[in-house]
Amino acid sequence: MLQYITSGESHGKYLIAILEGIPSGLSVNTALINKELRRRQEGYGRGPRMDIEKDQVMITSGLIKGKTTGAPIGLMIINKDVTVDSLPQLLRPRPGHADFAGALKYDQGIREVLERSSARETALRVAVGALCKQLLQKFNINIISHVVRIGTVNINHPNLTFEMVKKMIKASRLNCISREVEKRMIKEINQAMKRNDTLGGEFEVFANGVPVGLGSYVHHMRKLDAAIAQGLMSIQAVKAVEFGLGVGYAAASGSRAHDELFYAKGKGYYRKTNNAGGIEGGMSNGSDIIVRATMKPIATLKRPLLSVNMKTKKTDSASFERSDICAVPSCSVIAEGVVAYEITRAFLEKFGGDSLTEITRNYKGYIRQIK
Ligand code: EPS
Repeated sequence: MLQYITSGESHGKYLIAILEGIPSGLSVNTALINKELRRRQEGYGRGPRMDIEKDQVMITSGLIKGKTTGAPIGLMIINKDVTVDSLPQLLRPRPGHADFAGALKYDQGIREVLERSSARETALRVAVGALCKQLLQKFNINIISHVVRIGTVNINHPNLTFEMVKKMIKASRLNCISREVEKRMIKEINQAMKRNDTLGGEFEVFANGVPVGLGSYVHHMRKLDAAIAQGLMSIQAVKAVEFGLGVGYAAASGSRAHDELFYAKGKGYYRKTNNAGGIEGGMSNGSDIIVRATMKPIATLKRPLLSVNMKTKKTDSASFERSDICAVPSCSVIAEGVVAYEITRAFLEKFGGDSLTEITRNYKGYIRQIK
């Protein structure tokens, strides 16, 4: 079973992940992992920490001559800003952050809580996801994302396909498919910056080439949409997740909501619509998986909200720490990694084996079987 655990504080020496369950025989391209790490650091609206860090992964174990051996894979990112032991304690929890509940739950100061709850940890999720992407690409499964909303600026985009998104996001500073909307999004971020405020938004992840039948209807723990939703909801600041038509299903009648099925010789089964977002009954149905998630505005505010000093119990404004204005484009990159991991997990559950050779044989046999 594919699994990983991360360790590391935002301003500690290292961020470390151990990824277990990747089969043997996969050539790992470290440069491609680093490219994804760079993508996570970019995006207009990020804070000054991104100028300090130049995230690079070091694969410490599990590879010999660049190839996986089937052993657990160690991934390490070295922090440049290593100040965890000298940073001041915080007393006034930031509303919206893990500060308050974390400090009470662990009987710790806010500093100890924020060092681990920080979204800095997501660098590892991107590294793990980038490695999973390399496995999925062997089976022509590709994952991309795009930002659909920042604050009040959103993009209206019915019937987008994976190929369209792939072409249209090139050279975008916000991972957005429209230059015109991107300009308005940048303006929105600049205005928030002037107000000493922060912004959230929404993004969409597409997975193309996923074969029919990943996940399962037979048991709640094996449903693919539930697994992807859990993964996405676990990303810092994500507050909502929806597949395909998502919340739009509420107002649609059954006759318009569902995706009719067709068959053509040579082409096989196909659909003309994809309201289901590629998942029916907790299983991939062969269409692109399309999942959208909402990120709340960053909780650290230069003009802080009211809070309580946890020492004096007096009302005071929340503590301020260096932070971002808007990290939605980064969150979309992290989400790609998370979706890649969840799909890899379901893929290995279905075609499982210890080597790439064995998995490829299982995959090809199944594809022949369902034709
Ligand atoms: C982050 C690193 C952090 C923050 C951000 C994400 O760096 P620092 O705290 O040193 O500025 O920029 O963390 C948060 C938004 C948060 O709430 O913790 C990163 O690498 O993504």
